[in-house]
Amino acid sequence: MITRRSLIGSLGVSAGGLLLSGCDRIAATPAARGFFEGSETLTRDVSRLTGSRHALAQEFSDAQISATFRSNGTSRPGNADYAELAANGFRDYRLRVDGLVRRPLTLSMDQIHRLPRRTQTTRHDCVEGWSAIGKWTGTPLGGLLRDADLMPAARYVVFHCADDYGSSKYYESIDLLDAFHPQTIMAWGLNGHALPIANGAPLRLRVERQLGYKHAKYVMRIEVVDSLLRIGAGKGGYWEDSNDYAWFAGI
Ligand SMILES: Nc1nc2c(c(=O)[nH]1)N[C@H]1C(S)=C(S)[C@@H](COP(=O)(O)O)O[C@H]1N2
Ligand SMILES: [Mo]
Repeated sequence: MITRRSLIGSLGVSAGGLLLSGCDRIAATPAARGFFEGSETLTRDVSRLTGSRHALAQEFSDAQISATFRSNGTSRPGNADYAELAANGFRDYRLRVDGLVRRPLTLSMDQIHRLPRRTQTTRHDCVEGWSAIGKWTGTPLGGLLRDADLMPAARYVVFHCADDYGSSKYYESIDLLDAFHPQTIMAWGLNGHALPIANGAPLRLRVERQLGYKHAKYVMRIEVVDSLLRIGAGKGGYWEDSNDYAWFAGI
């Protein structure tokens, strides 16, 4: 059997690379982030070779759920469109799934609630140096993408959010490996309640093997693309474009 350690050894990867692939907790500290970014491609390649991206993120017990799950970044989108949706309990909200799909979807929250669901208690790690354990309920993204019927050219999934950051809106993206990971869900519940606005209501991404900024909140549209170059400034996410954050923020 090829272990991750022996494979990394035989590839001649440095000790830094080994530390990187083995320790996602350290990735949560701001000091570590710069170090990790340089190794992004390496980490991704080693992860693919070892199959670790198919592994499940750790799940926790109810007793381990954090007393409060803080809000970070936007805690309530300020624009009128979102305010109107929130004011009537998101009854007029529609999630769009489009791009390189044969069957574009437009779904209300009622319809999304009736889709297959998964509940998972996981730890969220923010690069600003905090973590929290929360119990998320939502529908697997893979099921939505199967319903939409991907075209052969599909490579990435882009999440377009409701909140404004200067002249752009928040957005993020992941590849199809993460999109079809069983713990990648579009969440509408947190700790047994409706997802609070502070945490991304009505719908937010959970992509459990990556850092906090990948978990797009206030998702309005899921766009399937063949390349990230035509999205935003081309690096795959708001923080990637504006502050050079790593696009691949997992192990
Ligand atoms: N739309 C949107 N999504 C976002 C953000 C944001 O500001 N806007 N912040 C990101 C960051 S940095 C983190 S750590 C998490 C915070 O999620 P929380 O507010 O539920 O704690 O959301 C991520 N997704
Ligand atoms: Mo974050």
